[in-house]
Amino acid sequence: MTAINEVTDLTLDGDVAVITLDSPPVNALSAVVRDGLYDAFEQAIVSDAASIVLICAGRTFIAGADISEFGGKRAGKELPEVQAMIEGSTKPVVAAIHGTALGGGLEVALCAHYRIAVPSAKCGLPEVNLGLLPGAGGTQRLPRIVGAQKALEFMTQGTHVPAAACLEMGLVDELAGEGNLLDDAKAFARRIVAEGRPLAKIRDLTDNVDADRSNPGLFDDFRKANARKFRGYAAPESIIQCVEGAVNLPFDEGLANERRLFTELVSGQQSAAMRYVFFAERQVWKIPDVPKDTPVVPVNSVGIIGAGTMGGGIAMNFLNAGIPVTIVEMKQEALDRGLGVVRTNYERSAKRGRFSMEEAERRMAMLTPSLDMNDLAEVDMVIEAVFENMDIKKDVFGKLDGICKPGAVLATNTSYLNIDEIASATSRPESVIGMHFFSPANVMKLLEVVRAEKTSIEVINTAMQIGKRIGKIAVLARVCDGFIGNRMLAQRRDSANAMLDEGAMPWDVDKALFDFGFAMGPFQMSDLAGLDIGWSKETSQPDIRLRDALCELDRRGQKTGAGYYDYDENRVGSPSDVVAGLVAEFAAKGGAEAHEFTSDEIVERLVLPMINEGAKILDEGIAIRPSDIDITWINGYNWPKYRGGPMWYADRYGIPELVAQLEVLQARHGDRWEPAAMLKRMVDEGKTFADFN
Ligand code: 3H9
Repeated sequence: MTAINEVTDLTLDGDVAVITLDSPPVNALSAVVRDGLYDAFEQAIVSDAASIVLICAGRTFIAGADISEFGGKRAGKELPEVQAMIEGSTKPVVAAIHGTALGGGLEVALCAHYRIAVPSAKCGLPEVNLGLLPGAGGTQRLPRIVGAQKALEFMTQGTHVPAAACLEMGLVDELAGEGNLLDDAKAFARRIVAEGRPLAKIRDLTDNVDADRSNPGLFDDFRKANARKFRGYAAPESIIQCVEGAVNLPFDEGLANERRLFTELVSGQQSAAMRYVFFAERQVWKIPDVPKDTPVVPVNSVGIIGAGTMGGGIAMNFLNAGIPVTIVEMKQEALDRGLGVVRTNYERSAKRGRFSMEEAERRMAMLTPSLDMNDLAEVDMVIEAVFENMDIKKDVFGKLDGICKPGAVLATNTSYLNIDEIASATSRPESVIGMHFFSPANVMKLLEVVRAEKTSIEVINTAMQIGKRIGKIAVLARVCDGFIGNRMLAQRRDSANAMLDEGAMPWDVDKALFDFGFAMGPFQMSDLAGLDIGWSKETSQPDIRLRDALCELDRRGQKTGAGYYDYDENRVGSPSDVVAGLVAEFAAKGGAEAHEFTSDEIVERLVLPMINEGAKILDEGIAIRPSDIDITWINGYNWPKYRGGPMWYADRYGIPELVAQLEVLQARHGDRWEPAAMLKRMVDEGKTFADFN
């Protein structure tokens, strides 16, 4: 065995040269890896071996370029040089794949002449998730194997495709025995030599691209079909242009086109934001006072109290992960309704082909309905999802304290109530924690875990780890009104309402936020949720509150066919003359000076108060780090990922500029806008939020 460098070895096993890459954690293509590969292939090619196998040590084949290198100084061999060395080898090269061959990793494998993978392996070009395109020939080689349409889907979805499907597509040539990759790869290499198979180069394949050339409409059809999904994102369009190049240009020109478009993306704001999000999503799990080796409560069964929309959605997360759930309601009718909704959701997924009907039944069979909280005596974790009312919650937790076994985690799904107070209703506050899911709870990625004053670190770790197990991104917060997400949302909502009081139209406010990249604006959200949440006839003030006036007109949102918007029978909203009239009336009453709101002004007035509140949340230690706030907003509130999150956005805006603008707004609109103390300190100390990550 020859050590080529600290991460690469070359071994001659008879007539097969084996190059082993070992660069934990994921064999990413850092400079030292590229150099090692280049030198190893250079030596293997001139060695006595008849063929070459490339294999990786550790948990995975090469998982892509080293993301942390982007935006920094380049060093070492460039990836295309390494690829040219592999593809140009005079001896057949076999890439042996386990774990995940992703991005640049798969692009390296596509330069090998043959690929073999274990059944558990997956391949993907997930660059789109980083605001990038496969920039090492992937956009040119993949269409030559699978055709433009499939290549477009593969690269714009960025999913990890299992080995069997890769074999079917022609992306890999053979499946190895699980656990037997090296031996099978060597045997495959020997067979290739013995059979005199050619040095197969994907770049030379022409059948698929020739066929695609006769269907020029393909690309615009793809654009149209995905317009909604791609809205705001730059990378998908660049990927489409690359594949157009693959179909219409000679290989090397297509490659140059790809390089140009990749360079544009990698140096742009969107990719910088999305790369930041990639690392931020991995930071959230790191909690300073909860070390990695903190024990967890084993969770093999879960109880949920409340079978409403939230309770049912929460239950589905656990059923999907194979964890049995007992769901408790007070009345049979509510229980039946709740179970019915879960069943309908599963059947709909099965009909869409996400899984089989048997699988839907299997999941339903793990759900036990109950009208008796005593049935939760033996579960490992309870999540309460009843009405947001402190007295009711305390009553539930008092009862759970008497029923549940010692050590069971007692979680509340409250979205803003004081969890210390809820915990005080039990004799075991160390077991009480917040697990705040977002609606629809079976879909939204975010889980806000809220530690109360006395919550033990074991319980915190349990909530975080179970979050990971059910596929959520968990962010840890401390107790305050609304925690991280809703506390900031309240600021945005108040600011949106204040703009209406000054005569802005709800649809103009919503449109500005939609164009910024959110799925919908505050008033569309309000119409969807119902304007009457928190409203009552007794406390209504229709003379001074627009929302109250609308509720009194029975304009309570989509469910009543009207709210801030008018709705047709398909629940499609359109601007309402009634609302326009009321807004103007309220604005005149309030003495607001009529003025046109620009989109920029609207966005500023919605986003700046969120950032200001985010700074307070950080200063109070409610969130651990700015990037946790960003992850909360991206995964729980649809903040556009390509804008990195509010705190990332604040750094781009500039902290001194932000404080100056808040002061302008404070002078104009009052002390609500006073810059947070932390922001002022940051200006004095020349800091950005990135300094706190
Ligand atoms: C690309 O390839 C561009 C090319 O087309 C063109 C080039 C010219 N770089 O996720 P995990 C770290 S773009 C650097 O927790 P898992 C990660 O931060 C790239 N670091 O493990 C974490 O560090 P820490 C295309 C990376 O088992 C640790 O590894 N490729 C990279 O849940 C473990 O990661 C991708 O987009 C990287 N590429 O999942 C694949 N990848 O322990 C990105 C990981 O300090 N990676 N790290 O927190 C993944 O999707 C997952 O990490 C993977 C493993 C599925 C591989």
